[in-house]
Amino acid sequence: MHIQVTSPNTAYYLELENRFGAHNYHPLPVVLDRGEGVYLWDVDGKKYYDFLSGYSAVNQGHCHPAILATLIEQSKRLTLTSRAFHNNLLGEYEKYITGYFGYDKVLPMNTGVEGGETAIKLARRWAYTQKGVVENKAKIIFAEGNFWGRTLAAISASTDPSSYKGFGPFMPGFEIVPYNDLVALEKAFQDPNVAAFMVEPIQGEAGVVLPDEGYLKKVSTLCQEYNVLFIADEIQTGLARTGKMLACDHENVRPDILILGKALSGGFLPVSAVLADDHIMMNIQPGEHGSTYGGNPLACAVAMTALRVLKEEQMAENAEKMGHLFRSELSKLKSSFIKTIRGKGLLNAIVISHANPEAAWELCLALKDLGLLAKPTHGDKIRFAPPLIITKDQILESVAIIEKGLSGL
Ligand code: PXG
Repeated sequence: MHIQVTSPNTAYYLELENRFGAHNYHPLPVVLDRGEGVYLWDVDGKKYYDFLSGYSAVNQGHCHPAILATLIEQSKRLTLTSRAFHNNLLGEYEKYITGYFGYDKVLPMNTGVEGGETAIKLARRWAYTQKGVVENKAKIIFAEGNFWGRTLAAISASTDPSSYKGFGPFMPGFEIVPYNDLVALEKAFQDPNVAAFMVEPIQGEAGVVLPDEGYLKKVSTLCQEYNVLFIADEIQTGLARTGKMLACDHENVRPDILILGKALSGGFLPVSAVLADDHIMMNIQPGEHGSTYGGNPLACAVAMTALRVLKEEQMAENAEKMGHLFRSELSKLKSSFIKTIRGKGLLNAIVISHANPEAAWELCLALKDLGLLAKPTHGDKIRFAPPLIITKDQILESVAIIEKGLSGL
């Protein structure tokens, strides 16, 4: 059993949250007050490697200096106009991001889940105006184990009871197929009312679940064959996390609708985006969709810099290299408690096999004490996803910490 020593300073902040905040999370008992690059510091000044990166929102590293400079400069000038008026950065950003990813148009939103909602609205509208589906009959297919947020639509698509149980009634017109199952997908596509298949190229929250090689390619082909839109939720997998700019790039597929979020701001503020070509995007008219903060000038400026530094600092290439090193060093540990090591680039997970069902949580507590922060998901899985600027020496030091943590189990 892991004995937790909590400083009075830490205990003060834990108690504040416990007393005044809703209990909708179960965080590790660490209170952070500073971040820089791959490191975080707690309120007692203890330093940690961050192996979560805000669930891949801080791919560029904490408080990236170029993004920070943009944030400061722009926030002194203009932060929000609403979309009732134009601003001088929205068009520049739209030009930049559509050129960056090769789509006709972008629709800017804020959180990831709003990106998912937007993609589904676009797909339904496309089905009615372009595909000829009868109004209110459009169907969206999702994969079992998906996670795309906490709104009522998102939990209506969820197969995880802790997401949806006790929150019904749910959104109609959704259907689930098993992940990584092309036969089931093609069967679902027999229904002419199917508008879209929305899928994560690698399932993040499910525990970094990778499909078989060729899955995305075949998904894309089936979507074309059946006139169904391929929506890729790259909110967690995109923006260099898996060793390519997009996880879809590993199989050279181009989704009809691409959803981005998280690292689109490098962790500074909620910025999401939905990209699509005109035949999909231009079915939405003024007044039919939007958001007060979507496309605000501060977000536009920050997102352009966040995207620019990903390329300038070759973060995809580094993620690819460091990911290989990390997995190969982990596999050398030969710990009997590691059942599986999997991942792509710097989106990795291990599955813990231990008589104690709390072993993954205990390991994360031990790693915290040793100076590395990671969080278990679904009981026995631990995600390891550091910022993409991590160096070889830092990877080696981190693996040594993990080895030490495992030996204490
Ligand atoms: N799609 C994917 C693949 C995600 O991982 C979302 C959409 C939703 O993004 P927003 O910005 O609306 O949270 C995610 C989010 C949490 C939590 O606390 C969320 C994520 C990962 C871990 C925890 O709700 N991913």
